[in-house]
Amino acid sequence: MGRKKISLIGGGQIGGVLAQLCALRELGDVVLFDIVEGMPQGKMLDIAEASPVDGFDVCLQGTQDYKDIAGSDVVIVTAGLPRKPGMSRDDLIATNSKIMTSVAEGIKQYASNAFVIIISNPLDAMVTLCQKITGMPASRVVGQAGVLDSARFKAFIAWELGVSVKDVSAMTLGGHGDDMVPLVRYAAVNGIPVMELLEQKYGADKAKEVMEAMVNRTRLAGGEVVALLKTGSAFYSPASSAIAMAESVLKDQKRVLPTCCLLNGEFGVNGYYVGVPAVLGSNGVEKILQFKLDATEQAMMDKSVAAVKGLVDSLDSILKG
Ligand code: A3D
Repeated sequence: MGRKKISLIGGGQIGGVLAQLCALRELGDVVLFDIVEGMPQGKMLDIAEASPVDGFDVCLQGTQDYKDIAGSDVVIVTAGLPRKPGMSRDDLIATNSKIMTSVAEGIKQYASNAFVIIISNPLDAMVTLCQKITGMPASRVVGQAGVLDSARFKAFIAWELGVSVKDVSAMTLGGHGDDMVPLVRYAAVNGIPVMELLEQKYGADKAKEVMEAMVNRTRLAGGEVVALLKTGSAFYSPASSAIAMAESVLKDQKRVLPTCCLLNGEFGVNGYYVGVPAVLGSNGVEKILQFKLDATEQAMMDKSVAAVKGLVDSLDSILKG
């Protein structure tokens, strides 16, 4: 039985960390594709030369040729420009949709049986475009955003309460924009509602304020990193997040991860890619887990979905223009 194969399209900041994480975890052989001559080859040689130190046995290859992604089990796409300070993710749509068109054509030709995870921004629009061009089943073309947005929310809660991140569970739904929906009602520390713990610590009024600040920080967390870095956007945490999704599929773990999925009536959304909890296994998106949102959560979800729709509906004219 051969090893699994993971192809990474885009060998920049996130692509490099993805390659290293795949190797360190021995998820499979890795191909790193980028249009920049020599760069993916150089990064893969660099990581491979650490293999005797870290003790991993996988083959690592850099390439400019889509033929090399043939037979991939998982493809992760980061090709495209990242944000600069002051830019929104949506400002990237014109450039990145052209890049995504060429990437999707490469995937369609050589790796149409893979499970594809898009990371390029604006996320919800880029996944939509990739699925349309490849024509692959929506259960095998998804976006990574919710794992990262939820991780940020969990981290802020853990730091606020002084507890291990391992014991915090929390999730964000909706689009990958500033209107995303962090679910306060379901945030818990080992099953204990976070709001209850905040109320014990601060009293009811201040607890609400503290939670609201964490929700806002979660929504704007990508921009916080962009402002600090000044060139480029977050790359360690998006890479870790996509690896969790890839691993769940490669090892059929059936983890329930917030995933940008094409919805067919779930949460009242039809025909758009939006972040929802999904079971990820060897068949890709095996199930979308639905549950009742209360009126406030539904209103936030509707606002977030409206933002996604506006962006996705502008794709056709952008591609023609
Ligand atoms: P960066 O370090 O610039 O890497 C992008 C790479 O794409 C570069 O190496 C380019 O050479 C390459 N590229 C450009 N055009 C093509 C092409 N046609 N085919 C193949 N490769 C190409 O950026 P990054 O790695 O920091 O970020 C990559 C993308 O992820 C950006 O669009 C970011 O906005 C996005 N991002 C998403 C999240 C999410 O959670 C969704 C988080 C952070 C960044």
